[in-house]
Amino acid sequence: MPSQADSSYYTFQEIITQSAAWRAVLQDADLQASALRGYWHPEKTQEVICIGCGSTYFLARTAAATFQGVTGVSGKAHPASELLLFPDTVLSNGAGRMLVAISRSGETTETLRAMETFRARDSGPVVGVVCYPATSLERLTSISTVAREAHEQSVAQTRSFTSMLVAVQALVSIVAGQPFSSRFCELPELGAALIKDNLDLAQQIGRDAALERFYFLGSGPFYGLACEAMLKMKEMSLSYSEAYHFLEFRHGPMSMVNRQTLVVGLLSTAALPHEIAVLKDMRALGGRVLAITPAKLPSEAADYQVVLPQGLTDLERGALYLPALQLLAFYRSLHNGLNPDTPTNLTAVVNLDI
Ligand code: F1P
Repeated sequence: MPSQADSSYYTFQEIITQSAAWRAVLQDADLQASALRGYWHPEKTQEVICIGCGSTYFLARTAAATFQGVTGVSGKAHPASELLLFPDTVLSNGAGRMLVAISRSGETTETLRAMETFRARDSGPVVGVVCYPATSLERLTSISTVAREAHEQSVAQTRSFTSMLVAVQALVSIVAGQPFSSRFCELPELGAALIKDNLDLAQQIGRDAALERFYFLGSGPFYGLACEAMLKMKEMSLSYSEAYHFLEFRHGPMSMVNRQTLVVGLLSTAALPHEIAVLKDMRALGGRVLAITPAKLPSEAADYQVVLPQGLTDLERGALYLPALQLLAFYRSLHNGLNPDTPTNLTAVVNLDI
């Protein structure tokens, strides 16, 4: 059970309340729908380029996969610094493009400079996904969607990340002309129940002194989320953590699996049997396995399971994978004698003189 001490951290409060912020995102997306659709011209859009930094670059990876999976238009993700410093490797000649710039603060220098680089070379629309109004980012966009209840005090992104993810999913549905499914509209309630039901498990694993290294596996739209979970573990707890595409883990990195290893699988519906096989292999190597899964797995596949609610597609379900993994990092941080509210070496925004 969470203690009074846990609640004293604003990071904890922001994690456990995050699904409430998703409701505001869905309401605002509905209101913005016709304006957003006005910037979507699939007949002259050959690619959607998604950019961000750190957590929001990982969100951009999931955004690109979602855009392509739903609309069929090529979706690509790049760190903002790659568009800024190597534009010729990012912007192919002649293609009609939309830029999606994702940033919690809307003030990260690399993202702003990358947007200016795009605007100088391309006439395509620029869509912003941000957590604050009236930012420098918003002034560089054709239109922005603001996750207005997702701003946070924590340096490590938690509810901001999942709220911007829901905003991206809503944006994709809108431009594709697909109404939100009734189940997708239930995401806030589903998220609140999932957080309540899995808080103790996250605390139990996070405080397990026998675990020393953490690997997060995800494929398709879940690879970006696996990277974000890896970054939370690093930022909050200074733990050794890495992220891989699911089946890639066998091609070398699994050499590191031992009895002090936790392998966290962010499982999909599309590749479930293949992903289960990887988890079984890692248990056979002595690793411990936590599965975040759309379907209950046979007991031999995982030591721990967070079973997600039914009725959502792989491209709708993403936000539900994060809260348990954010709590895992939070409790590991406390276990390591750290303060998750003040992560080492980090600031909430990286401003550069470029
Ligand atoms: C991007 C970012 C975060 C990271 C840290 C520093 O910020 O790199 O992803 O966790 O907080 O800033 P933003 O552009 O999303 O505001």
